[in-house]
Amino acid sequence: MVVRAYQARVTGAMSKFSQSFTTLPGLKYLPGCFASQAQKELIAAVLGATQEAPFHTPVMPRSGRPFSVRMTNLGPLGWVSDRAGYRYQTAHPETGLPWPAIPEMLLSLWRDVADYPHPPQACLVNLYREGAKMGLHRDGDEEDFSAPVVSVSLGDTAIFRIGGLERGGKTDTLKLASGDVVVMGGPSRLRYHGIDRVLGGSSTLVPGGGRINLTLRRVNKPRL
Ligand code: MD3
Ligand code: FE
Repeated sequence: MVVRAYQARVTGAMSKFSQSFTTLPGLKYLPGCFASQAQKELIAAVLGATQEAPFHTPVMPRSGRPFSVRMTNLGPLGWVSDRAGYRYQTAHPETGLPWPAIPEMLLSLWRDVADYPHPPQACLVNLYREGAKMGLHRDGDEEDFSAPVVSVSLGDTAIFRIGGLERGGKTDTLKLASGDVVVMGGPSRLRYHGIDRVLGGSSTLVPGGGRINLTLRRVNKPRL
């Protein structure tokens, strides 16, 4: 609730990271973190990498039902889902090639906002075309929940839903616009969350329309 109240008060341009906000402990919402030129550079870097690591359509474990979101990854590890289950792996499931590197802009964002002393290992790239959504779920496939998940929204605005630590509790929604960053750490790292819908035509950033979400993640516990 307070998240929404805050968002209504956000106006105009703001300097990087000046307006981080949280009512939910561990959630940092950084609206407009990337200005429009930076969004263009970031989308160019990400779409460039998708030449090498094209979007694929993941399917649900067991049922094989396709996700409406298409995915690829950047970095040493990538998250995949197929009939066998969810996991992180070093190679693209269709090309067998290693995932492309995480762009420097994103590594730099992680250093600025993650408050975690090791680099991210995976950047999941989610593509939402017309009608795509993501059901309520928890990100539980990582070994190290002490690292946050850092999300960057690009393109069309999404209605993001955030709940508690258990399914069926109360939830709140937050509109995520192009350039917005969300950091989910601490006690919020295991909250249920999802994307209800994407507001088609709200941005022209993504060629062909829609939304791209990037999530930076630490997968393994760092070895000391
Ligand atoms: C809240 N992606 O890839 S990112 C996902 O916009 C995912 O594509 C959504 O959920 C998207 O797993 C939401 C924001 C986000 C990421 C991780 C979280 C919210 C989170 C982890 C815990 C709680
Ligand atoms: Fe998630």
